[in-house]
Amino acid sequence: MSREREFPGPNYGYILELYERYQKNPDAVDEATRKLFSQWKPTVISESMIQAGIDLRKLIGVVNLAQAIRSYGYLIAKLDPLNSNSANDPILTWEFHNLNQDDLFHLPAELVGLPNDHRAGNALQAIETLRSIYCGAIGYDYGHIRNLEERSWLQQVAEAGRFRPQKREFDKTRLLDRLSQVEAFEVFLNRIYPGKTRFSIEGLDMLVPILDEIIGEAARANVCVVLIGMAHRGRLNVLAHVLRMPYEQILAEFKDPKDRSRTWDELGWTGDVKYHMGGFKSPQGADQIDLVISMPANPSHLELIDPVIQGMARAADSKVDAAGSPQFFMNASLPILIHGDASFVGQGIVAETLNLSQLPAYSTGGNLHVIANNQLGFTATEKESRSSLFASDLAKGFEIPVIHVNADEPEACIEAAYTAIAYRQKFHKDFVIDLIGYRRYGHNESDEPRFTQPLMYREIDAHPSVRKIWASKLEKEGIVSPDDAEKFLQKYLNELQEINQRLDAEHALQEPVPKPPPPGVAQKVNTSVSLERLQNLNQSLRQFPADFHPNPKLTRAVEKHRQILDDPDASSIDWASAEELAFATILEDGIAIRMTGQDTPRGTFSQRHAVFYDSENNRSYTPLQSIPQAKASFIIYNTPVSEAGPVGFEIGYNIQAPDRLVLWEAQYGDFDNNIQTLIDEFLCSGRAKWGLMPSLVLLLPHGNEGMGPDHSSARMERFLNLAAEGNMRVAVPTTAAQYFHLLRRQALLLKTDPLPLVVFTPKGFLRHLLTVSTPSQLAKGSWQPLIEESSIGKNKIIKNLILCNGRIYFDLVSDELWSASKNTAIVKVEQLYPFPAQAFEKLLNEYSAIEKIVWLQEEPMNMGAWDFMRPRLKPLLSDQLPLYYVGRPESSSPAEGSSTLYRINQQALIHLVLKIEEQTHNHSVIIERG
Ligand SMILES: Cc1ncc(C[n+]2csc(CCOP(=O)(O)OP(=O)(O)O)c2C)c(N)n1
Repeated sequence: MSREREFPGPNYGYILELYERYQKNPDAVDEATRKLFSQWKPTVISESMIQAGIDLRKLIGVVNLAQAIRSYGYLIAKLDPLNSNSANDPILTWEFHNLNQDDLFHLPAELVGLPNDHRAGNALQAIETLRSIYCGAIGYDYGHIRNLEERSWLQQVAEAGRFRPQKREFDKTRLLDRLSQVEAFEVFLNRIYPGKTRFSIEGLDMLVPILDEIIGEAARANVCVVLIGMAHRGRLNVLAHVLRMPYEQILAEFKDPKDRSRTWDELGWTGDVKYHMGGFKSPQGADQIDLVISMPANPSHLELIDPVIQGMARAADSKVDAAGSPQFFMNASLPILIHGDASFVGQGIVAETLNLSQLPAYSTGGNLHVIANNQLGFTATEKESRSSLFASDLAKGFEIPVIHVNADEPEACIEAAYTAIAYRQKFHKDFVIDLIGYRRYGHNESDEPRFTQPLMYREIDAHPSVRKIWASKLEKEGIVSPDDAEKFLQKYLNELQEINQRLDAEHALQEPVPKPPPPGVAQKVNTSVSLERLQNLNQSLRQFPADFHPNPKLTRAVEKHRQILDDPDASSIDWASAEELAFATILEDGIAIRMTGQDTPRGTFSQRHAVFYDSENNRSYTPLQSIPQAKASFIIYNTPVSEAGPVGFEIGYNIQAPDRLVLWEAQYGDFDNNIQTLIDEFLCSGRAKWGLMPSLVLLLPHGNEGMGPDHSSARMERFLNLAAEGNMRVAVPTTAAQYFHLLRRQALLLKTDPLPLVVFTPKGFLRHLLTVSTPSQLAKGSWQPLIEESSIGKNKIIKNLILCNGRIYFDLVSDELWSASKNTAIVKVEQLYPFPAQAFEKLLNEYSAIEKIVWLQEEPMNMGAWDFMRPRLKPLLSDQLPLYYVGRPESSSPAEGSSTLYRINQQALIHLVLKIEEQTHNHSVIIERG
């Protein structure tokens, strides 16, 4: 066993101290230690040292100094190309350890503990070697890793790094060529389109060779897909050189031709600015790299792409075409996330994503992170941007090793890249490279950075590019001549010049405009399932392994559920049963399901129990994974208490694997507030901007049940406000059968007409008689956008039509005034978007005698569906037919904080709508002509 393994880190110095005490007086240490030292002595202390009478305090000093350099050397490493002062720490000096040069000179090198071939010579030489490793252009920051095996491995790789025999000799000239290509691209664009935004990579040019190294190693390790998530900075350069997007395409984007042919077709297409667009490289690229590289488009919202990439990777890593749990292949994909330094520490979603990295529901084979650290966030300095010393410090809390590296030091950068991918492949965990460089221009190319950072830019203006620095090094080494170096650059400038001259921008521009779905598919889909099929599935769902002991309360529920399909016309199917049966049929249809949410496997309202736990040994059993009819996998997971990370992840999973049904459930609907950016950027506008076809299902418990301003509203109005051009489906099912058909319809449309589905689900009414359905309604029914109800049949005598949706309907029909009402009908609007205009027209034609239509809602007037319904209903009504609003007045808060007040207002609403009075004495509810 090596001594590092016996007593890692600073402990070793302590052991030596104890040993010294023991040598002087064995009784000075406790019995256990005495026993240990009687059979063992620290390996650095050889017999010859003892015989030579070496002062053990000096010896301890060397060991501690060496350890301090390993642990804190990064604090004084030369990481900043602009030579800003590094931090200092006295622990890294000889004096701190009571040593001087002479002491070190006379002590043996082996005390420092470098790899074998560096044990010859004296401690002074060895300490200098150690300093060159830990305090040079690389800062190894891994002292926070608590796993000894990982820590030892990292130390070994760092120290063996430059001497590693098996390391591929990297081609220095090729690197110069690559850096010339990277720089020429920016120089050319700057020349032809000065001041046009491109978020130049310059100052962090080594990002491209770092990606080359990582991707090359990944290909050699048989990774199939590399997924890259990155912000604006350097994006065009990475698209051009890593994803091989043709220069023509990028130059055409700069030209931005007036007659870009496709604009607003029936699907809606706005496209996006060039530095948000994605790219895709197939394995057959010119570079012979035998893997797919994919970089999805992403919004300006910094770091929002992080969980999306992780979700894409997880989907790529999982195989779902057999019943049970999905199979996970952690080497299938490699996610690489490129961050800004200010955003990495500043955007909370980064922490959320890092937290997902090791959770069973979310882990990949490890994410590689590169912080493209230009030491500024727009105009903000590091001091203004973070409370931590390094931009990467957040990662340390997640046991992620960090390498800081100077972006002007190509060999160090390649070493960092090699270490990162090697660690990831060995431990399948995240790794961070903090690539420290600078920003050649302002935040964008028209921005003047000298207004705010005059001194820094004085330095940058005089600072040579990394290509020049590398070229001079190779010139000194006699590898290239000065002429050669310039020729490399010129070659790429000429190439760009030629392409630009013959550019036909209209034709070169490739936009990922999606094709519209075949017309009417959503209406034609058949969601009914024969009773026999449902009965068989239900029986399978109720089978438990013989040695499984469910909680006795749940056993009773399971027994009851055996009979729910016996009588086709019994009101026996509650919400959770409908969901479970829908899932079972979907799995039988061969469509895999992934569902996540806070407490979702059990259900926030204890309604679901998709996973049972053996009361004797906690073993879990998931019936939907065990039904013999299933042809695809089912998985349901608890999420951490965060929303944006988990939903971003599911969006990515869904984008990567669009043929699987992916559902996220909010604990309460209003927590969708925390994912609003993801809703806006990916779910609502992803298709119009980037050609994405998301089909994620959001299940949002919604309804005012007197729980106060929070937990009452899933903010329906926001979705309705964003609904346009058929970009999503928004539904408020009120019966178990409706929910069943809605889920099935979503699953069956995944291939032909995929759209995000937003479902406002009940809370207190999950088991209520008013929401239950009959088996026949599953077996014969279909999704109904509108559901009519009146206490006296239909039509001619109906004078008042009440339109509403969701929770208020239950209060309405439970009121005694409703049973007494003779001339009123209710229409539940179960599908809000796409607005069911035809169904409305048909329905209105059937009510020939109506005199009033009322939109009833429990949400305040400025929330809920009113603002959406009014402009869509009005054109369908004759001028003589008045449309009323009955509900709460406009309010800044969604609901009352007092449950008494809530009950009074809710009651007043019902009375108002059923009496259709034009006056009310309760000012908390209003009637208003629409
Ligand atoms: C969520 C979000 N907030 C603010 C911005 C505006 N913005 C764009 S880049 C930027 C600075 C980011 O700094 P850093 O992460 O260091 O990246 P850099 O631009 O320096 O490469 C800011 C504030 C944004 N795009 N997204």
